[in-house]
Amino acid sequence: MSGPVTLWRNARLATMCPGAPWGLIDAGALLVEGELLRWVGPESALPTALARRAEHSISLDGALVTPGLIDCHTHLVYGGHRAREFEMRLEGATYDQIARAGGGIRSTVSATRVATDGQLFKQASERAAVLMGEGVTTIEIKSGYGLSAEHEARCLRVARRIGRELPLTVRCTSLAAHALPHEFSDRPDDYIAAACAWLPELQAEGLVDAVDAFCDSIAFTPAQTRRMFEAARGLGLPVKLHAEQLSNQHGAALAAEFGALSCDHLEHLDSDGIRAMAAAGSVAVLLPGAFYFLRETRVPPIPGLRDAGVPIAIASDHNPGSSPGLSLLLMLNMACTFFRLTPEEALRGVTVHAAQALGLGATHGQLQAGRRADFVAWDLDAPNELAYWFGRNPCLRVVRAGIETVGPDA
Ligand code: DI6
Ligand code: FE
Repeated sequence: MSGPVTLWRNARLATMCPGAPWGLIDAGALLVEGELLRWVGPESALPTALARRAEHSISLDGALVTPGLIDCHTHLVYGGHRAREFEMRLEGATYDQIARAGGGIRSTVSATRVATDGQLFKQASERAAVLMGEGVTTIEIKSGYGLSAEHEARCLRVARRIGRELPLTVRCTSLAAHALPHEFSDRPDDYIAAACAWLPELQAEGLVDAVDAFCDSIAFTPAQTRRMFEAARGLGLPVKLHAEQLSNQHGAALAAEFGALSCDHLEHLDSDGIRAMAAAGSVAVLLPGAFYFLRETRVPPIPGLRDAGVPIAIASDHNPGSSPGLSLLLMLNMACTFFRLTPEEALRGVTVHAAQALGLGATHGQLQAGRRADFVAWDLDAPNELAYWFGRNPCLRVVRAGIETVGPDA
């Protein structure tokens, strides 16, 4: 390890490491070296030799400290908005009807294609900044509003640029199989063949960390999804899936066959899907913002997921159609109120399990020596308050990769 050594002391650490509830350590300290955590524990147990190496010592005044939050499912890069469709839905139209009539995802594709790279970057980085202000240090960004070789690449480049220019870790997911673009109307198989053919080039340019698809009655069939996944597997890319959101297509079992990192949404998941996910070690990513905004009533099968030991993550699903929110903390609250997660499960869902859903389970999501120094100090006494308040931002300071990005020294 190398780089500046800083001791962050006088903190109440919710490390989220296994053992005590929340991995709680009172009167804790974090020794940061470069971008990594060198030592984590009760301050009284910090070895003197290590303490002496600290060039700076910063008191957190007893604040609660958690791992940096991880938003493991977002569609942050797009043009325009869909406030008019929101009105139409309030007047009685369904998400499904709007999508089938050519609105929905396809209207955002049109707005994205006419936006310049600069406009896409500016808007997406402003959205990322809102998430970061609430303690988010890692996000996933999906493509899926370009839907052509040129425009998918453009959106993924914007996502990569966010990771380069903002103090934020960004994982990029190709979601070309999000909707059928108008130039392929009535030819979904041809579109999937084309989307599979773009993948090697996107990967060669370093734009893809994972491949996702939307498998549903208004999107792609399991057979088409399988073709996308085979292309991903051929390139050694991990897969994830928008599965069982609006109907049960048995997409989760299909994704599990490919060892999916995660299956997301899951309102219509059945027990076979749960078993398959458990066997594959796939994370269940729940998206309460979309559930809320589409006024869904069917809740994902949480007791079944728990019983089977499927790790549960929570994400914003930020997108202009089904979840235009930018508060991961609000998602914690909604995961508890709508889905009956415990506040501790909800926090694990945006730390430990969200890291796992992005393939970052060994390095991110817990406060532990050797892992990334990504953490947040909150103006809170207890970790269950994170899921309790809503419409309030108690974030005091954020350290990402060892560097303060929010707070007095940022
Ligand atoms: N499911 C969703 O909820 C989003 N994408 C998806 O596959 C919605 C995207 C949109 O409506 O623009
Ligand atoms: Fe999504």
